[in-house]
Amino acid sequence: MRIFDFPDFPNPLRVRIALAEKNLGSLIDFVFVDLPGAEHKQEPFLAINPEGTVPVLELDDGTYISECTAIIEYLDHLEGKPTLTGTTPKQRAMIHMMQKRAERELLYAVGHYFHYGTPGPGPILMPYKRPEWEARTEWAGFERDRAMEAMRYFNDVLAKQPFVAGHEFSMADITVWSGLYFARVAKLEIPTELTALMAWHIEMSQRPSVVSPA
Ligand code: GTS
Repeated sequence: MRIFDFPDFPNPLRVRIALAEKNLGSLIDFVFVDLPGAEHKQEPFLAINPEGTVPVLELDDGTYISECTAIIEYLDHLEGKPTLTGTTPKQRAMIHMMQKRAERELLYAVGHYFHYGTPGPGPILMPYKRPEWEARTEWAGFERDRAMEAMRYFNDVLAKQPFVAGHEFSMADITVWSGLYFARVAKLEIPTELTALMAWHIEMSQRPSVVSPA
């Protein structure tokens, strides 16, 4: 199998952490996509993923799978422990719900703020962004506030349970981690009064899959 991505960027990191958790990294050949050079916004990459985003998993039969959740779901059903997407109906539903909240309210909000409220990844990509959004600094500020609100929400969650979706580490933790990783790049730090989120963040930063992703 192959994965098209750009190492250390927040969404590719989600899949690379999942691979390390499940010890499946040796199954994958990584193909570098030049994101700052806008390679993902042009052919032939658009034939692989019309959304023009990474990561993309290519199966040995030539099937392309984009979306981190879909990729992790696929990998999770191959082999290896721990299970990242749950086993019981309740676990699976809780992980799905919490990961969606983390993705929408934290990771994507930070991404929008980074791309439209800061210089972002550089000038080459600008023509591929929506120009009318670029001018909307007010909107970017709203996205920043939404991300900070999400940090408060996950602080409350983690004050009551050890992991984002309950008592087991899951894909939802990976999404929150990646959101906070992106937040740091965008210079949005976790407020120190969010002690449960800070403690979880320290613990996550020592997790072997986070220290050494695939
Ligand atoms: N929903 C997609 C997923 O889950 O895979 C989002 C993927 C995504 O936005 N990837 C970013 C990307 O390709 C890379 S990252 O920098 O966010 O990690 N962005 C391209 C662009 O120009 O929007």
